[in-house]
Amino acid sequence: MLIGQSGAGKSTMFNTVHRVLTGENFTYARQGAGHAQSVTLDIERYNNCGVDLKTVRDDSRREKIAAVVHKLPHIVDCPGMGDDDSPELRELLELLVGGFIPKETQIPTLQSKQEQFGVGFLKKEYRTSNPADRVTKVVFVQSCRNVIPRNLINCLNEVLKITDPTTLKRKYTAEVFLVISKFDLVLDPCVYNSTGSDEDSMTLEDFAKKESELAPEFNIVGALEDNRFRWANYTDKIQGRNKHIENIALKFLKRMVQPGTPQTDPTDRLEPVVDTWKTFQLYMFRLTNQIKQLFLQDMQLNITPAWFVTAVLCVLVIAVLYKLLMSSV
Ligand SMILES: Nc1nc2c(ncn2[C@@H]2O[C@H](COP(=O)(O)OP(=O)(O)O)[C@@H](O)[C@H]2O)c(=O)[nH]1
Ligand SMILES: [Mg+2]
Repeated sequence: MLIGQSGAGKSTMFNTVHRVLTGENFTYARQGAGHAQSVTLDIERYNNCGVDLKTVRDDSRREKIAAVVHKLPHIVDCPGMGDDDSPELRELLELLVGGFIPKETQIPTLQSKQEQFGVGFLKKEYRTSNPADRVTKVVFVQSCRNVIPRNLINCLNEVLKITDPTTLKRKYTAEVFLVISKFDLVLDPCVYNSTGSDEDSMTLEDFAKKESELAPEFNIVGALEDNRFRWANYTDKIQGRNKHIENIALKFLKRMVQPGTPQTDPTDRLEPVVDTWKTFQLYMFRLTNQIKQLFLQDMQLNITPAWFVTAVLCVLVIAVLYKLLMSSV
């Protein structure tokens, strides 16, 4: 699943992967400026990287791709998002990552339902998780030109941290990857045969700064080398085939098809670690500890222990009640 702020380069990234594999642009991918200025509003799912062998014109390439097409990852291009962290977005993301949202569901319709009936409604409606739709790898796409969307990242982190209260295990086990896009703005434009202007370009130091600013926002600092990509897309400013773009894309694809953490069904009722009896026992344990603590404190302060005061009060209350009862008889 590709996620990131609008304009990060997600749709172009999908198209790049498709072009590297097939030699052809994916005609239906909606791209931002430079094309029809349209923003991805719905989730776009591309099975096996959207490769359709019929559209591959080069014979030898078609033969090669045919042998591996079934192994290519399915790509989900998320709708354009802002730097948002709201209960609404968390619910939507959770359902997406968990594979609860069926294909071709209109996201704006889901959002208006959520607005109408409140947060929690979608979870009530979409209760079945489809194994084929569960997200195994989350790719956070960040443009090197943009400010880091900390709220959106927090929203994603919180969803991925959700734990089943009874099994104490994480519900969603998707692995996180970082793609810092628009790397072509850094290197010598000759490398990318770019015809773009210099005004957008940036230094490698600035790019690396953005990268190191981004990593701590996710819990992947240790796995950074393997899970981070300096990415450049095929845009209309890049002429012809480019070996840098192709190399990064192939390295990325190789990483995507490596097996990650085994997936579990988020709706499975697994053997609970904390059942009702256990919860009661834990509460009793805590209460005993608190009483002990109180008693110890009183001893240290050399004052009348709290349990003694409580006992005296209880006796007094019982005595008063008894007196009242007797007098009414
Ligand atoms: N220079 C450069 N521009 C890019 C790159 N990737 C995307 N863009 C441009 O960034 C804009 C937004 O891209 P888009 O894929 O629609 O972003 P999305 O909203 O994340 O799907 C478009 O104008 C793209 O042409 C890249 O690697 N380098
Ligand atoms: Mg898009």
